[in-house]
Amino acid sequence: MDESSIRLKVQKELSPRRFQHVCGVVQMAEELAKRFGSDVEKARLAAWIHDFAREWPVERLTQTAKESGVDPSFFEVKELLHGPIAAANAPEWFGIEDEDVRNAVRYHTSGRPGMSLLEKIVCLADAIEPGRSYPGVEQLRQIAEHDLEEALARQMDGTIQFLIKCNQPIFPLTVLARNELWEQVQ
Ligand code: DGI
Ligand code: FE
Ligand code: FE
Ligand code: FE
Repeated sequence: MDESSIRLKVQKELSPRRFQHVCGVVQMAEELAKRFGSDVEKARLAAWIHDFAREWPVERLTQTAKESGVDPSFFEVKELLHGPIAAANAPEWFGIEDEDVRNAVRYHTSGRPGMSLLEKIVCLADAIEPGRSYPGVEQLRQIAEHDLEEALARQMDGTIQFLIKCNQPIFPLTVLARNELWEQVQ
């Protein structure tokens, strides 16, 4: 499937607001891929499909995740399921077989230890695309000008702090990813 067909399929699945976010992630992922020397085509593809299942009701998410063989650990936090579902079905839905692209989609919300360059780029692009506005995003964008790992480590710190404030569970892979990223910075 070519990129414009994928774009159209994604647009049909999402609200205008969410599609606007996805377009921002594509733009940001391309920018980061050029800056840090990753594959621009793969970054754009991962960004296009990363939130395909983001607006599905939770029953459809859990049902499809089961049918798609998504790793059971992801079921602990329902907000994480949309990435693994898109990754699992990417060959069938979009003709995307590439493992790095699919891992970037699979782990775009949680991160994981041992993230590839592409995985880091998609995860960070999701958080700092031009449409995002939350306290601290401007600082993250500035750090992302020169240090991918530091920007992503700080972004994950922000997510973890937010989850703690809201008494939400923290997915273990996020903690492991965050710890490893700070090691890569220092
Ligand atoms: O899909 P997006 O809204 O563009 O962004 P996302 O996929 O990064 O995040 C989806 C949601 O998941 C967001 O509201 C925060 C939440 N989230 C991320 N990491 C964790 C989490 N929720 C819990 N409970 N635990 C996590 O570790
Ligand atoms: Fe997402
Ligand atoms: Fe993210
Ligand atoms: Fe997103």
